Amino acid sequence: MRQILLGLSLALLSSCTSSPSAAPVISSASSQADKDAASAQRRVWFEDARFGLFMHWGLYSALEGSWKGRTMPDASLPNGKSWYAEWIQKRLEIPDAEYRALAKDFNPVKFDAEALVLEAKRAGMKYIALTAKHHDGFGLWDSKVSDFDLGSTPCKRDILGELADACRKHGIKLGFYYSHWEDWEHAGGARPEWEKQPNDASFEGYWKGKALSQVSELIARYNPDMFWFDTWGTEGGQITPKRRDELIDLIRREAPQWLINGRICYHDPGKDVDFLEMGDNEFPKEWPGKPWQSPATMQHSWGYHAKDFAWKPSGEMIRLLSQCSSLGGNYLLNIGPKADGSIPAPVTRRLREIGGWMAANGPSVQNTKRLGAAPWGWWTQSKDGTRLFAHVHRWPSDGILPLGKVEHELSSAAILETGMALELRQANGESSVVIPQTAPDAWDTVIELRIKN
Ligand code: FHN
Repeated sequence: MRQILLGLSLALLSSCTSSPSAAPVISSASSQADKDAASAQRRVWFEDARFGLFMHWGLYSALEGSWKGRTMPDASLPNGKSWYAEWIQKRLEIPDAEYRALAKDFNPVKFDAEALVLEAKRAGMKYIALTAKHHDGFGLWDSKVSDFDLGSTPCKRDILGELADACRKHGIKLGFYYSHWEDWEHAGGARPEWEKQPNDASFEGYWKGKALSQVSELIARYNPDMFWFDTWGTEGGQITPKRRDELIDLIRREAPQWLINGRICYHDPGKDVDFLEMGDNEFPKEWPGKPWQSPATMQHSWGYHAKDFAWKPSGEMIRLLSQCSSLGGNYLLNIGPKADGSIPAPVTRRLREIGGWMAANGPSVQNTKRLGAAPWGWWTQSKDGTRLFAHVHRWPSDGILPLGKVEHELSSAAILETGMALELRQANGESSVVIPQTAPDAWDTVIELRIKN
């Protein structure tokens, strides 16, 4: 039974078989080929991981999406129509002094780095990216170059250090989100699009005096594995290719193992970022030509918003995870802790539900190769090439799952979660599997197909 997988482009299949782990480690790469090889080496863990935890947490978390009787979104304000609670300062027009005074009360006594890391790990996530600094300019550590930071709060703990230690202890990679472009606290930082922007000299003052210095500080103090920078297309006035490359060079010099995402300069990421970062909750329909990641919310907001009830069902997020995997991308799922550091109950519930699915089905998304879409869902293949996984999102009602022409000779089919064997059929050069009438998992039943060696 030597057949071809229907609906898959051969080019796509062959381009995903190269082994990045064979690339040499190069820290001061010069030619583009050397840089690409070093990037492939850096990315091995990331591409195997497929699933990470994003965390938006800062001063804004304390306002929970509301301020002085107004709740986001508030259409009565000119720029108030957004659910993004981490933008509350600008969207609800909070005076700077009043917003900055929130630091006096920021004391995350319920933040438990180890519990958080274990929660992420149980959900099947392999890395965590936390907002070390978001657009408001507040640093979640005691920074030497700014007083708008954890050092100016009653909290005398090293939150990022605690997280870094817990990640290391439990084998989870650590990333920092750092808002290198927008910074509303520094006079030279970029402002929301409806406000006057700083002139270039002023931005340069911010760039050298705060952004680059704080990135160096984060590297020296915490030595994590990934930087998550944030722009979304309108950054061109300030984030020029020269500044983009200056920041990339700094990181490559000081921390050659760090991954850098494409949103360091969304409109022109250049050739030296390690992976592309999609827009918010944006999922490509095909391989975008480079490793990639989609940052995604569980509700509308990224930061904690007590009145945002648009919770996605866990199954919907599981589907997005398998879709990302099938197209060679990563799913970075966000949570917004409360200001005291605790995790909202609906978040914990969802992480655990996803973790339940991942406990059995993890091998169908992690350490896999991309294969692409099928009429009923998505294909993936184990990295070692021995198994195909059919992620069935639309369960056929006639008891037959059509596989089309499969390139490999198959030896068995089973439901991955339970091990229940299914009958494999072959007729007219096409394969199919006899399936139960009712989907064992209404969102994503994974059928494992073993390949004969
Ligand atoms: O403005 C930010 C937003 O607050 C959030 O951090 C997201 C995450 O992808 N990025 C920006 C908007 O794209």
